[in-house]
Amino acid sequence: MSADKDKDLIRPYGDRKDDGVIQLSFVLPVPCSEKAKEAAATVAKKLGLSHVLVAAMEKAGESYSFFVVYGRTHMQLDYNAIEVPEVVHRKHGFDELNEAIRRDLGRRIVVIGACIGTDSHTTGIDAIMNMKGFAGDYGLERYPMFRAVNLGSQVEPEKLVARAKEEGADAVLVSKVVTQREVHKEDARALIDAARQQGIFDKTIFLFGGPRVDHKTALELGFDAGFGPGTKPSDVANYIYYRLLERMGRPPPPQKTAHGTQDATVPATGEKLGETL
Ligand code: B12
Repeated sequence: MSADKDKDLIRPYGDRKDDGVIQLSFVLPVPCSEKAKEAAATVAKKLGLSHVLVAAMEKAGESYSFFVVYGRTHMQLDYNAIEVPEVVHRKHGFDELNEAIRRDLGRRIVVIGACIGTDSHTTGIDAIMNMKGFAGDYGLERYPMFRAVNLGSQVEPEKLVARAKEEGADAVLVSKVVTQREVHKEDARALIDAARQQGIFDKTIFLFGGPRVDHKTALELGFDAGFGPGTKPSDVANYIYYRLLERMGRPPPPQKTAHGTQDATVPATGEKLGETL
């Protein structure tokens, strides 16, 4: 049997399947002109694209131009060869999850969160933790079976860890939006180091979130899970509950659905794969 049979070869397309057309957008540090347009086309050609078309050129501030360029690529890839770790957990509805926590843990789950380092982009952590929540999904503060402490912006990693210890937190929620020069990773590592030093690393769940955060990166940095754009508070609430059960060595209880008993899984993006029950 040919090895190719196990492959699922795909390539990008624009108009027709497999035409290889992709769209790029970028800024060049030159004012708009025909020469700038040719420079943009050259960028695309140097990236290996053919049939290059500069579809749009706009002024992006003094002496800068923004481009949208189309071109064709001949590359293809084997979709079956791509492996990405995903945060997968079952998903309960609001009331059902509170009931499950009451029944299985018999106490409130304590979570503490902050934007760490110099970051003051609190919208993301607020979306997850605050009463109001995000995209019609209640935040953790709203769950009767969660106690949520949101420390806000610009919290030093060591201070977040110290407060987590003081509060007896089950989970530490770290948000990092600014990623220039990999500062998000630097701060995340500092937090994990502090957690080890202050002796809470092994007994606490560490979650890392933000627009450039994915599960793989979070795992590499020593966190339990990573959550990116589109994450809903209910994804986080369910993840923490199941992670706590797992740490207690208890298998998750079966979940009832309209079709019997089965799992519903949710990836880190927050996009639902199964029904919320
Ligand atoms: C609003 C905003 C601000 C506001 C922040 C107000 C506030 N209280 O948050 C203000 C004006 C203060 C600001 C300042 C700056 N900003 Co600003 N800002 C933005 C903007 C427009 C929106 C960010 C936002 O609110 N997103 C909405 C939230 C809901 O999305 P989210 O953060 O991704 O959160 C979701 C998930 O990621 C996840 N999540 C996030 N955190 C966590 C944590 C956990 C534990 C979990 C589970 C999930 C999770 O769940 C959330 C809900 O789904 C972005 C551009 C953009 N359109 O994204 C720039 C942007 C983030 N800012 C940027 C910059 C550069 C700055 C400044 C440095 C600008 C300057 N030169 O002064 C300063 C930095 C200030 C500082 N010290 O941090 C850059 C960052 C570039 C980079 N990648 O490093 C961006 C991308 C703009 C850009 N294109 O250049 N900014």
